[in-house]
Amino acid sequence: MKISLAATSPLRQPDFVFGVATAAFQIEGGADSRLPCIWDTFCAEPGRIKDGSDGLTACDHIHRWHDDIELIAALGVDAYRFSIAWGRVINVDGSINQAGLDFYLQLLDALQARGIKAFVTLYHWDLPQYLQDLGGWLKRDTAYKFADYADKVSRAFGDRVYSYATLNEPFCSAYLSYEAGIHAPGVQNRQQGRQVAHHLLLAHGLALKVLQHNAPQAKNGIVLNFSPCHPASKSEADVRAADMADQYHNQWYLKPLMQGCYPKLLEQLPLAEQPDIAAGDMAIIAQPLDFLGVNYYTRTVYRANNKGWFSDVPPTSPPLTDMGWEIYPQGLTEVLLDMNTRYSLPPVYITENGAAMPDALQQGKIEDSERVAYFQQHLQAVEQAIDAGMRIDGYFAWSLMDNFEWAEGYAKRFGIVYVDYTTQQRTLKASAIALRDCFAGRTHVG
Ligand code: IFM
Repeated sequence: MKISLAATSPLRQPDFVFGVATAAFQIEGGADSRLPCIWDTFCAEPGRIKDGSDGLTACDHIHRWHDDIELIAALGVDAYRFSIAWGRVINVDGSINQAGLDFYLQLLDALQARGIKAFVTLYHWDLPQYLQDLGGWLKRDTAYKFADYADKVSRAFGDRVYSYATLNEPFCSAYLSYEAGIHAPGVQNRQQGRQVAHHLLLAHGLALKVLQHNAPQAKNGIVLNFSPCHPASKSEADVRAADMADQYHNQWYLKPLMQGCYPKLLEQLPLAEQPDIAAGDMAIIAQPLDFLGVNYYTRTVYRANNKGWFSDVPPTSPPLTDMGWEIYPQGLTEVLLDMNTRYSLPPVYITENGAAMPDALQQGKIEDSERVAYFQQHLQAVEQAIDAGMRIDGYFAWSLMDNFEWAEGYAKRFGIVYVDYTTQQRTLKASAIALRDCFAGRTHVG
C-alpha cells in the first residue's frame, strides 16, 4: 500500500509543506490542569456524545507529548498543526497560567529542535466555560477577550511559531453549535447562530491585528472548512437550494474575509434572524490574510424543502467513510478552483483532510487501505488545483492519531496512528507508513 507522487508533481517542490494535525481537546486530556470548557459541560449532559465519553483523558497527550513529538518526527513531516487550549493558558482573571503556557513552550521548543514547523491554532472550539457563562460567542465582548488571549500567547511564544490560525472552522462553532445543536453548547436558534458567526469573524479580525503586530514573522490566517454544495436534481428549485446552502455554509465565512461583506442570502433572512453588525466590523474582519487554511472532507447534496430553504440529502451509496461521508476527491479540486475564481486569495494550505475508517488492530497491524487510497486521491486533487494555476503551499493529514471525535466520541477513528485507549499505546497504521514513505521519497524526482 503506497502513496506515490508523480515525478512532475508540484507537491515535490521543496517548499511544499507536508504535515499532520490535531486539536487540544481531542488529544490532550489533562482536564485537571486547565479550566473547564464548553465541551466538558456538553459531554457531561446525557445523550450529547454518542458513546457517552468525554475529553478528560483523551489520548493523554498532556503526559505523553514527548513520545508523540518523536512519533511526529519519525513520520518525516515538515510541520505539525495543533491547537492551544485557551483555558490552559489563561486564568479566569485574564492572567497567564504559567504552567499551562510552559506546556506549549516545551512543545514548541521540541518541534523547533527537530526542525518541524509549528502551525498553531488559537481556537479549536474549546471556549472556557466561565466565558460561556458570561454569554460566550453571543457576546461581542468575547471577541475582545479572544484578542487579549491571542496577545498574551503570541508575546509569550516569541518567534517559535511558523504560523498562527486564529480560528478553526467557525462554521462548526456557529452552525453546528448554535443552529444544528449537535456541538457544544447545543443550541438550535438561527439568529444566535448568525450572531455567533459574526462575533467569531470579528474575533478573528481583532486577533489577526494583534498577531501581525506581535508575530510579524509568522504566517497569520484562519482555517475554514468547505464542502461543495451540489443539487439533488437539475430542477430550478434544487439548483437554487444548493446555491443557498453554499452561501450559508461556505461563502458566509469566506466572503466577509475576502470582500468585507456577507453573501446576498443575508438579505433574505428575516430581520429577526440577521446578526447585529456594528459599524467598522466588516473592515476589521476583512484584513489581508497571510494564508487561508482549507479543511476538506466531502461534498454535500441539497434539495429544496417546503420552507423555501435547503435540506441536505445524506449519501447512501458507497464509497463512504465511517462517518457516512461520501468519498469525493474531485470536490476538493472543485472548491479550491471555485474560491480561486471568486476571490483574490492569499496562499492556501490544506489544513485538514482525512477519513474515519473502522480500523481494527490485527496481529499488531492496521491495514487501512481505504484511508491510503483516500490520501492518494486527495493529494491528486490538490495537484490538479495547482496544475490549474492555484497557489497551494501545503497539506496536513487529519489526524496524527485517533482521538475524541466530538459528538461521535471515540468510536470514529481519523488517525494515521492507532490509539488503544486502554493502554494509550500508539501503533502506526498502514496509512502512516505510506505517508511517511511518500514524504521521504518526494525529493527524488523521477
Ligand atoms: O475532528 C474534526 C476536527 O476537529 C475539525 N475538522 C473536522 C474533523 C473531522 O470531523
